[in-house]
Amino acid sequence: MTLKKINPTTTNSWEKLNSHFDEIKNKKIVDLIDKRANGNNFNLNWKGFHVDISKNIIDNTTLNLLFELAKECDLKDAITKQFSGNLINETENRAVLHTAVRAKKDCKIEVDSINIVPGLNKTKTRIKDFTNDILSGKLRGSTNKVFTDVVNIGIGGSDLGPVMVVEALKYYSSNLNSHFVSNVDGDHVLEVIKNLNPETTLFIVVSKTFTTQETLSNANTIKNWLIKKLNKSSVSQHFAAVSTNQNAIHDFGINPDYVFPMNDWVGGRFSLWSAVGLSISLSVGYNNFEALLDGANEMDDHFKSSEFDSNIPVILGLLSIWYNNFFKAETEAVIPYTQYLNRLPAYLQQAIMESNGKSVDRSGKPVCYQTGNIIWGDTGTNSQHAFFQLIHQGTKLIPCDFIGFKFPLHKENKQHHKLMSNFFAQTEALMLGKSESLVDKELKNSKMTQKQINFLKPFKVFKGNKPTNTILIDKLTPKNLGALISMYEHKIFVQGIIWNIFSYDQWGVELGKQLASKVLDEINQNKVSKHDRSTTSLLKKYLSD
Ligand code: G6Q
Repeated sequence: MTLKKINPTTTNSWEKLNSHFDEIKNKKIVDLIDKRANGNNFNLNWKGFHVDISKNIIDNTTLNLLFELAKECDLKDAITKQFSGNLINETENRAVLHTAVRAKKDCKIEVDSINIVPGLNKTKTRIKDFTNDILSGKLRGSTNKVFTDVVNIGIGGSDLGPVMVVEALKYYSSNLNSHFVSNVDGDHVLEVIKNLNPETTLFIVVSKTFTTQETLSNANTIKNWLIKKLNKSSVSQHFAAVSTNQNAIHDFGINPDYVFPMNDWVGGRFSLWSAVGLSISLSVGYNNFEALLDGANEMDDHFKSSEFDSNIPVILGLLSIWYNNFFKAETEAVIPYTQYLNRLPAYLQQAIMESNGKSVDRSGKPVCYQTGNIIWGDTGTNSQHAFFQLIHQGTKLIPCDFIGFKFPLHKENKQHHKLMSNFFAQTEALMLGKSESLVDKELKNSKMTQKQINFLKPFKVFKGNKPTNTILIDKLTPKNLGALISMYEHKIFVQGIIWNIFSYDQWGVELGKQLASKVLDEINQNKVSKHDRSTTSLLKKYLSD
């Protein structure tokens, strides 16, 4: 069964939200907080997560209308269909089951009437054994040396998830050094391998299709380097692969014992939980990898079974729609207050923008409303010293997610309160701003003349009323990280359902894969064929001596 096709703008709740928006849009968040009566929960507590949504331009009516919208778009039905393996990725005729990969070992999930869980369990056992054998030194390189380094060769979904998690869980890392090669830029791959010892390095080629130009080019460059440094037969002991395309792997010369399967019902950008996460398992050990999966699975259960008014991904997804479609906010920032999550914004850019960057609805008609938000961000406090200026005093409304942790990881960390005081102070300042009277008072306490004060005042006023969500998590553990990523995955799903789009295809990315190969042929043959005048002249310039 496929997803229903409901245009959200034709629902009663959308119309009511429009009128409600006119009533609430100029209200002060701080007043809304003060007036808030009992009713909807503006603080959501779930396991190690405390999510405070009170610093938003919302009241009980807003939330109730957003829940009504979710009901009218039949979000519940969509959730059931996703988790039970219906073909909700209609344009590719596939189920969407990254949730199955992290499901409990004894559950039953069917695709084409076959329970897929036993097969997934088998792959997990293989990941576990391979990880343990590499880390213990049982599996070694071709010269019998223990592996010290692992290089993940992949791009997009076969890179961004693993690299983000490996970085995020660095505190838990094993004795292997992890590296990532993604870009087809030859300088990237050569830079990564230049100081590596071929005898002690394991390479994992991760490609769902095993046809991606970037990944295959990098894999071949490294294979040739390895053969030159060691010999041809060493390839079978230094390369592993993760893919759905078993034939192509065989042709590359990878040892069948080092090959891990993927399934077409796990989308690339949602695949870090599968064998694509092999580099994560090697980097932090299998137990930590499994804890990551468990955390994601617990968030899946929360998303599946909680009522909308206590459902974290549902509420975050609906709030994002509130700002995107009613306030017309174009972007959202994600600001993690931990250096470990420095790759999270880039990871979410792909997950969110590739999924919901669509302008045709599920009936194939152009949408008449805004979809996919633009996602950006960086770690706090670094970003405070950079782009926060625009969030505080620019002309654009930028709702932000602040992600922070109650406890640091290192026991001897004496700076955590400093970090977290910035975390709390920023959301408060974004909400409160700084009034003209306060600025005036401050300036009067200085030795400035009235003329100087009058000049400076407008520049020092902060309008405030900038919405934020505060996601306060106990500690950056593998389990909590799994839950956090899963939370964002479900937020994406909620938004895609309401916007009546297909979140799990990516025709825009496919286009890029086709275009470059045609141009490459022309470059290789030094023969520019028919293009627009701009491209023709650029290619000629590139090919000129
Ligand atoms: C993800 C996208 C895309 C994909 C890469 C790599 O959802 O489809 O980012 O992951 O293009 O594709 P392969 O894994 O097939 O090499």
